[in-house]
Amino acid sequence: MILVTGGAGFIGANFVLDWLRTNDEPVVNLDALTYAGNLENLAALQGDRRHIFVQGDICDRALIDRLFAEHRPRAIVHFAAESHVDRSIHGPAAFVRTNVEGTFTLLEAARAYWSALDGAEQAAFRFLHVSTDEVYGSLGPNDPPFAETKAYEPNSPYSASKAASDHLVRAWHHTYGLPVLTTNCSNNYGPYQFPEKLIPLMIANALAGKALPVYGDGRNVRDWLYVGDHCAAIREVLARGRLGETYNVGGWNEKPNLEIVHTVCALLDELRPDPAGPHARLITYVADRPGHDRRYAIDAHKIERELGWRPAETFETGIRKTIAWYLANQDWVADVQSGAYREWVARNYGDRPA
Ligand code: NAD
Ligand code: TDX
Repeated sequence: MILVTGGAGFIGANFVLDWLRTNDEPVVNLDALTYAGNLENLAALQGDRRHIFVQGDICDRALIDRLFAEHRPRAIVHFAAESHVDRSIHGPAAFVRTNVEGTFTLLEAARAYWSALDGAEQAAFRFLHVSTDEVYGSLGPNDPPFAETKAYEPNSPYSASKAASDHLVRAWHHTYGLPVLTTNCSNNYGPYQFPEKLIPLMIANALAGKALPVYGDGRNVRDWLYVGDHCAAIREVLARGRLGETYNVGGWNEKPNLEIVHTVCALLDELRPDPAGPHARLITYVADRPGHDRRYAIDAHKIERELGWRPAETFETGIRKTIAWYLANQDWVADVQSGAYREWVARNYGDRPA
């Protein structure tokens, strides 16, 4: 049994689906179902007894203690977080609460549980913390990509809260010996991503004939990784990562935002042409994000060398799959945008999701 937090969100749901597709070990999935959590992402698992969903908050220590006692997981994979940089600028409190206090609460509950395990179970236990490349700060055009040794220089309330959580995880290993692992991954894209993030927002707006808002000059650079490749990396780190280590995960796919938007438009022109004209006509430059980091890039040599992980998708194959998924799942996008997924949950799970 593994305990996953945030498994109804974008990456967490992809991870749970992949996990149960690739092995039979059951999952307890703890998720608060904030605006970003959506049980519709896990519809394929309805009736699957290997998936136990628990609606709850990672800041709730009594609940986490109960889950550890009841399910006796051999590992925890911690995705739950507030994840959107723009929201962190307008409302940082939730980011400090969930990302810092929530991670602290999980670490303390895990420490109490782990320290009471017998020798063999204690040695096998893992706490895997899922984090981001944004903790390293912003790169200039000629700087080398982020290695694991890069100093932390977080610039947004989101990245500062994730950096704080990374430091707590590190300290719980160094001080208490908790068997932790941390992954720092670049920008993910793929199925089930909430349409507030760049790629799904551009797909949804283009299909609706709405403006495609590009922040600033559109030349900010991100490294992009298909979500399935991130899930595979997490499985490898969980299985074979060295305790106390951090692993950077990236796709060697640095691209300026404007190039991403043009690629999305060109694929939509091919797959779903708009009689009104090319989708790129909708591109609209808008005010820049305050404190907008210019460039992120990941040096993924360590995970490649130590664990043999490599992305299976190129950006070209991954983005094509992603757009095909959004085209085939426009009801999902409509439900998310209208909030109707909450009714879907009530209809399919009743009052208490289980
Ligand atoms: P998401 O916003 O799509 O999902 C977050 C999930 O956490 C949601 O299901 C939400 O309901 C749940 N949650 C939020 N607060 C909670 C709380 N207090 N208690 C329990 N559950 C709570 O996020 P995502 O994009 O899937 O990201 C998952 C993790 O991966 C995060 O830790 C994020 O920092 C990290 N990450 C994301 C990316 C990316 O590109 N999306 C890249 C690198 C790392
Ligand atoms: O409408 C938009 N227009 C635009 O130009 C949006 C939503 C974004 N952008 C830009 C801002 C960024 O440079 O596109 C880039 C990507 O933006 P987001 O999708 O908001 O992602 P980012 O801020 O890079 O953070 C993401 O990757 C790292 C995730 O949200 C984080 O959770 C993860 O840690």
